[in-house]
Amino acid sequence: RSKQGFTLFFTGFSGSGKSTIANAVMVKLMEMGGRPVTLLDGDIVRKNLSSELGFSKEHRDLNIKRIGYVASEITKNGGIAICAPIAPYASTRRYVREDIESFGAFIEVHVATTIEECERRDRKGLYKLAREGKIKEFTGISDPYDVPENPELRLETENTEVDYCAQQVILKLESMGLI
Ligand code: GGZ
Repeated sequence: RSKQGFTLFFTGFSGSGKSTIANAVMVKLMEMGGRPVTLLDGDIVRKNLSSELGFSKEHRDLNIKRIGYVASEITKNGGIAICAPIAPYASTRRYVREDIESFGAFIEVHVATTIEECERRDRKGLYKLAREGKIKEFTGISDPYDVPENPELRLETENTEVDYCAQQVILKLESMGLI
């Protein structure tokens, strides 16, 4: 019997490493073969599915619900969906979890890079702009982030290689009997 579908849902600040880790996990899962893997990355989704949306609570919630809907369809069909949005609101993450758990597994991965570290790295210069008030409602600076209380996995990224983080995700999936 083939294994059930599942959704890997990464959450964390901008610049926390969600996309990088999600990509590394995707590569590993694809190498294992078997099931199709679909990556729904935050900025790709925003360009395509959610191009009209901004960053108010209403718009973020709508964005996450769209991602959740696509992931639920993939999970229902036995596939693997990897999502990597900020998803700052616990209630919205819970909504998506409940939707997806009716079809398969939902694995929440908190990429727990601190806001101080994200701001220190500031790879895209967005934190500087947020501090200057040039980007409003910026998560962690001028907008909230609900820290996940009970994620299936929490990744401490400081002093940790991307590949090691990705390997922890793979081990978690194995221990859950999903791969
Ligand atoms: C947070 C913002 C904002 C504001 C633009 N707040 O590092 P990035 O650039 O590529 O990832 C961030 C991305 C966040 O989109 P998400 O769809 O993941 O957010 S949510 O889950 O809350 O819907 C960042 C950029 O968009 N960005 N303005 N105000 N991030």
